[in-house]
Amino acid sequence: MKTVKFTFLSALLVLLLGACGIGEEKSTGAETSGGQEDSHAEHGDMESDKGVHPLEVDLQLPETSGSGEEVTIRSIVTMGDEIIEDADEVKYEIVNEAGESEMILAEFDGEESYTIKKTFDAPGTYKVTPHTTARGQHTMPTKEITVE
Ligand SMILES: [Cu+2]
Repeated sequence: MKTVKFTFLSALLVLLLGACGIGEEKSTGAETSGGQEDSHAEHGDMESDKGVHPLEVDLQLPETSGSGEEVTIRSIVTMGDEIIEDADEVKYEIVNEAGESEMILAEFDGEESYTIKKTFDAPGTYKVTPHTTARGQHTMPTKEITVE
């Protein structure tokens, strides 16, 4: 029982303290190698039993763009049926093919999404990740955009 409690707590800590940004992909790989996946599954079950909804981020951006064109990138943040208007932080990380990243803080647009405008000057494929923190949870989907 103590072991279960411990893994649950570390899963929670990873969730809460799991840092944003550079080096994250590496550390995630290390965490999942040690049988953490099981405790994550349990963690999910416990949450749904309590009727607590996970933080979800619907990231919307075009798949392609021309270089020099302004692109609108939006994220709709929800928990269950509720649209979260007061997220603590929605910070977009944009990573180019060389692995160089740029952070852009987004504001709520007053309607439903956290939006930024971005002009990609150089062709290539970029990874876009909105690091989203709200209601004590952190969600960070990634999508790609190809600039021609
Ligand atoms: Cu993050």
